[in-house]
Amino acid sequence: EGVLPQEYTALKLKVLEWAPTAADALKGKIPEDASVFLCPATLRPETMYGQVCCFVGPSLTYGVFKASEKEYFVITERAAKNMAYQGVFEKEGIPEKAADIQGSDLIGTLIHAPLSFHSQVRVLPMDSVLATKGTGVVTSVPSDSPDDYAMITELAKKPEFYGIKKEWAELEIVPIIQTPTSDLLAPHLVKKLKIASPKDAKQLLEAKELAYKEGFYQGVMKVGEFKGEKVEVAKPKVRDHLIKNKDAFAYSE
Ligand code: A2H
Repeated sequence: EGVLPQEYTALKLKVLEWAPTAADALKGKIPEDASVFLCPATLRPETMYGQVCCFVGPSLTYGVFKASEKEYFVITERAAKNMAYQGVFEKEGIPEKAADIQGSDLIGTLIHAPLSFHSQVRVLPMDSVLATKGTGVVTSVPSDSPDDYAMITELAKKPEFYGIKKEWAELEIVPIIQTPTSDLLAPHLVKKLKIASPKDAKQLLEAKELAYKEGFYQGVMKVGEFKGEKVEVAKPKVRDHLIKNKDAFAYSE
């Protein structure tokens, strides 16, 4: 843990259709007129145009927390406690938990991804999601995150092994940020560093650092409302836009 707090943007990805396993687990526990959101924490809100899926840790336990009368958030218990102190929820204090749900039961759930070229994406598994960081939910942007690219490639290669449909992992990866080396920086680095799978942790860490620096300091937006602007400049603008639209909220830890 660093000394400075991380300023995350927590997105609200609305559930459109539960996976059958999730529907079973949640039966009768959430009011029918309420909306449920998966809430991934990101440090790169300007990349949200490139979301292709949302990762959960299959072995992690999530809570479905009552954020307001009509909205429930799927996040870790740890994140719910942090958010309570930050005034994220309508009522004061730790919110009511409508249900617990296993990450594996969420796989296949169809959700809405705000700003993305792919407005509807699936919840998919990623073993390396940490319970101790963010909300335990990670939105996947393979164009700009080497971890995300390595994982989505692995899922598309072995859909049966992961218990998913191949097409869920095959959405087009659209370039969203131009840097001096590439407009698909993460795939470029994964190839260059010969990363073969999400298990190549050492090279992935290197790729992640390179991508983060080059993307942030030398990137220019290729798409969206702030097309042509430097990433450094566009980043807070995209974040404010998402928050203003109630598609996201501030979360720090
Ligand atoms: B980032 P930091 Cl395009 N477990 O969002 C593992 N990873 C997690 C996580 C968890 N519980 N919670 C958040 N993250 C990921 C976008 C992105 C991210 C891009 C490029 C790099 C990048 C799309 N995924 O992160 O340890 C989330 O992925 C590289 C740093 O708090 C979040 O931002 O610095 C980032 O890690 C937070 O990592």
